[in-house]
Amino acid sequence: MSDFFGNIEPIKFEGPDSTNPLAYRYYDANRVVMGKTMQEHLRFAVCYWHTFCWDGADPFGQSTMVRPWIGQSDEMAAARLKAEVAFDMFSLLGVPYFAFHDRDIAPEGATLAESNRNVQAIVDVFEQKIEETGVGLLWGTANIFTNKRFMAGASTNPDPDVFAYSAAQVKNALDATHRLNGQNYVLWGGREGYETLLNTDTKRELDHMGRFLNLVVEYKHKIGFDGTILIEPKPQEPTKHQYDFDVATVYGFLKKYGLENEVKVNIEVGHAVLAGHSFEHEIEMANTLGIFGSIDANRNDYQSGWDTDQFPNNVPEMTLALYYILQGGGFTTGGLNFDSKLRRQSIDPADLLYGHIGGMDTCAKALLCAANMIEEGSLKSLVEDRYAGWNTEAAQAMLSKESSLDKIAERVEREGINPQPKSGRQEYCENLVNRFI
Ligand code: XUL
Ligand code: CO
Repeated sequence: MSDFFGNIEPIKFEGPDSTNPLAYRYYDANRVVMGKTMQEHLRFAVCYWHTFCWDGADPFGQSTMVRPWIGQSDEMAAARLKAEVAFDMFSLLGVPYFAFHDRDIAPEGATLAESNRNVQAIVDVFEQKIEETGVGLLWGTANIFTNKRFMAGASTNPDPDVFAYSAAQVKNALDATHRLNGQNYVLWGGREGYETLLNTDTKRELDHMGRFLNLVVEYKHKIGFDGTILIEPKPQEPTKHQYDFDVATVYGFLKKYGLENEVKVNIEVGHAVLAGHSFEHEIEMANTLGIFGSIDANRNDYQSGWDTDQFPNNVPEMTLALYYILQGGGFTTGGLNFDSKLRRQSIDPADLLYGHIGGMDTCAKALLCAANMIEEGSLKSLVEDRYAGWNTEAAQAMLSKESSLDKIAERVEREGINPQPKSGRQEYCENLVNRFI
């Protein structure tokens, strides 16, 4: 145990009346809700990058946070200390999973081979820590966007050597994820997009990205990795336009490149909002298309209009998200990763805990609200009733291959079909949801 968190004790569930800021008020890991424990439903993960790699520096100001592993001359010793603190924090919080990029955990070397050796050395540490603590890896990923070699994209880069370098880096990150028994492997299209159409061949770029993803899937099968490959949609930032714009766009891409049964999506709250959608819209689209995988939980600042990655604290937003996740059958290999970071004035180690405690309690409370909504069932029956007309034989016949426009037209005339509008009762539905929040 490092001394980074001082004498803070493991965070415990104390119930809704607790005023202890270092206790859970709703997250009770072993409480059973709809047949599963809260821990099994929510599958929380802490992300390595915002939590341990960011020191508060922004484009306008220097670092604000004390992170004893940042800026050290012995970078590998610092990476080991960072891993020590990370696992201390996972244990203090009692989270079952974490997630990382290769470059979060170990320094980049002068060559890819050296970078790979650095990653492997920390993966050795992780292996040991996983064994000791029982904390697992929700997903691994490769950072193929920070280094300037990736400024024009990774698999979509006009330079084939960057495509090759990215493939080599992903191979190593997937090997590391496999070794740590990761539940998933994520590809967020960091700079897979364009800054201007004027210098871009979009046909080539999409074909290259499609082939790249097929290479990843082929390699996954080759090494026997049984986790899920996930794409994380985002419409813009850092590039002006990102190809993996939203869930529906990703589905079209997967279909075109023959991967709709191989790859699912990791949906992030802030990315959904940037794409002009609600979070629950993206979840329900993924359920509908059969590609729901995992989520990155955070919230955006709803005034500033960019991806602020704040800890979730909006129970109504999370309730609807969990309602649709539960309706879709819940997580399988996926989970709820906090892709969230502190504000730069939150400089104490305890702030890292407050952020996660608040996020976990928000999601736990939302889980209870969503489960109550499902168990009570009115919203579901309202939707079923709304479509009940489709349960008749005549209605179903219209959808069969034997039906045709002229047959339908003939029936409309023969039966004198004259539809009358019925209320969609939106406000009734909204009030119904609020009964559970
Ligand atoms: C960027 C983002 C990434 C991915 C992993 O907006 O969300 O951190 O989650 O590469
Ligand atoms: Co994310």
